[in-house]
Amino acid sequence: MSALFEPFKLKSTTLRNRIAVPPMCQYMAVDGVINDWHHVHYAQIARGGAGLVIVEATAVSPEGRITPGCTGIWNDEQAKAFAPTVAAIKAAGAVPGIQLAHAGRKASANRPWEGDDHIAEIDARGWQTIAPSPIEFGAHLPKVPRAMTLDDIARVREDFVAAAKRALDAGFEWLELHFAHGYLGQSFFSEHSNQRNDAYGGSLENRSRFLLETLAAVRKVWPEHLPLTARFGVIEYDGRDEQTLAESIELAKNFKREGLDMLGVSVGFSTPAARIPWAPAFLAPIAQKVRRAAGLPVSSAWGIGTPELAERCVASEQLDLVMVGRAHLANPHWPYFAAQELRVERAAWTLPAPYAHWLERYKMG
Ligand code: FNR
Ligand code: 531
Repeated sequence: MSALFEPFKLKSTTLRNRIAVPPMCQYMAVDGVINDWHHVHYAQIARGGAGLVIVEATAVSPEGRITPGCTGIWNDEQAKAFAPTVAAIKAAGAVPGIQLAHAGRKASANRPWEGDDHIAEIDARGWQTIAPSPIEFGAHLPKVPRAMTLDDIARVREDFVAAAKRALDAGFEWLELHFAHGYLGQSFFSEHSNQRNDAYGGSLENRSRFLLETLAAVRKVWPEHLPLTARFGVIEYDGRDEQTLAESIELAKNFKREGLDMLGVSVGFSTPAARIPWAPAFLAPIAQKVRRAAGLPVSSAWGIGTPELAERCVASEQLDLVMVGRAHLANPHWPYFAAQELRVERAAWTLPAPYAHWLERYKMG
C-alpha cells in the first residue's frame, strides 16, 4: 500500500490521502471578492483527488493584501462569496481549508506577472504598509513601512479573529495562519525586520509574542475539533541557519502549547540576501527535525512534483502531508496520475464517478 494514499486524521477531520493543494494566490479578485476564476480553479483542483485544498492567502484587512487582486475576508460580502466554492471542494471529496494572511511590509505590490514590485507611491492603487519596524524588505519591495503601534498590533490580532469567524461561517473546516514568507507574522519573528525595543521585539520571547497572541486569540474562536494550523518559515538561508532553526523549534513547541494542531514548514523569505538551496523536497529533512523536536505533525512543499518523491517524503516519516503546488497548476488531476504510477489499486476513487467509471472501465492502451 502507498503511504501517500493513506488517510490522515487530525482532530475530527480525516483527509482521504496525504496530498494537499497548498495555498496559491490567484491575484484575480476585485475588492477582495472571489469570482468565477476562483470557483473553477478550486473546484477543478479539488476533483483531482487531493485530500486537502487550502484556499490562497486571504487578507484579514484591506492593508493586509499583497496586491489589489488578493482575496479578502474582512467583510461579510467576501465571506459569503466563498460559500459555493467551499461546497464544490467538499462535493469533490476534499477538505476545504483557507489561509488567513497579512502581508505586512510586502503589501501594496503589483501582481507577479505585472512586476511583482511595490506599487509606485504616486499610483492611487497602492497603500501605506505597516510592519513591526520602519525597515523595508529591499530589492523589488523598497517601500518603508510605518512602525506598528500597540493599537495596530491589537487591531490586526482582532482582524485575524474576525476573519477566522467568517471563515467558519463560510464553511471552511481547516484554518492556516500565514506566518511565513516575510509577511507580517514572519516579520515579527525575524530580526531582519523586527528591531522594536518594546514587548514585541528583542528577545525570542518578545519576537514570538505577536504570533503566539494571534494564535491563542484565533484558537478561542476556531472550533477545538477542527484543525488549526500555521505556515511558518523555520529557516532563512541568511548564514544564521543554526540559530534560526533552534529558535523556530522553540516557537513550534510554544505553538503546540497554544493549541496549534500542525505546522506548515516553509522558508522565512525575510531578506533579499537569502541564498536558498532550491531542490525538490529540500525542506523535507528540516521539516522532519521540527516534527521530532516539537512533537507536531508537519507539512512542507517545494518542488515535490513526482509521485515517487511525494511517496518517499511520507513513507520516510519526514512529512505527514505533502504540499503539491505548481504540479497541480499543470495538472489538476495530479493525484489520479500519482495513484496510477504508484499502482494504488483503488486509484479510481481519486476521481469522481462520472470520470473514474469510464477511465477504469475502458483502460486506454
Ligand atoms: C504560492 N505560494 C504560496 N504560499 C502561501 O503560503 N500562500 C500563498 O497564498 C501562496 N501563493 C502562491 C501562488 C503561486 C502562484 C505559487 C506558485 C506559489 C507557495 C506555494 O504554496 C508552495 O509552497 C510553493 O509553490 C512551492 O511548492 P511547489 O509549487 O514547488 O509544489
Ligand atoms: C513564494 C514562492 C517563491 C518561489 C517559488 C514559488 C513560491 N511565494 C509566496 C506566496 C506568493 C507567491 C510567491 C505567498 O506566500 C503569498
